[in-house]
Amino acid sequence: MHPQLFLHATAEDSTAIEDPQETVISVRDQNDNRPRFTQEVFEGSVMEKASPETSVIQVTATDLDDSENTDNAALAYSILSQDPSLPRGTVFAINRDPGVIAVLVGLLNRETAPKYTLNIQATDFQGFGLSTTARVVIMILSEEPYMY
Ligand SMILES: [Ca+2]
Ligand SMILES: [Ca+2]
Repeated sequence: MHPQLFLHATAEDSTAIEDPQETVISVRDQNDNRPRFTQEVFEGSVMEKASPETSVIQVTATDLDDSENTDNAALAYSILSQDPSLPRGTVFAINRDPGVIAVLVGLLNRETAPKYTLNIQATDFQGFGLSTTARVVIMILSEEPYMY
């Protein structure tokens, strides 16, 4: 967890020979670490009757860059694609941060789509930097096994 540091030494006002030179050393983190998901494939499940905003699974990516003083490790999560695109192309939503995937619309139907595969992405620099992707497999569960 030790990010590589690049040192830039700057001598200010180097023409003023009589005065002592003030040397400013600034330590600046470079965005040289791509985010990494903690798993290649995340697996979750949700009841087909789940109402909108029901949480399904939380995905996590890490980034070794400086998260305190820069946005080099400030991750934004997004869904790139959903398969199948039934009954519409966006059935799930993901929080920009911290990566909680939730039901967007209550249109899940196990008979037509028992399983969804999402391609998700984590991008540093608040969504404008380096990216990485992972897959999320979501099983749609029926209530029937629990009914007597
Ligand atoms: Ca760095
Ligand atoms: Ca980074």
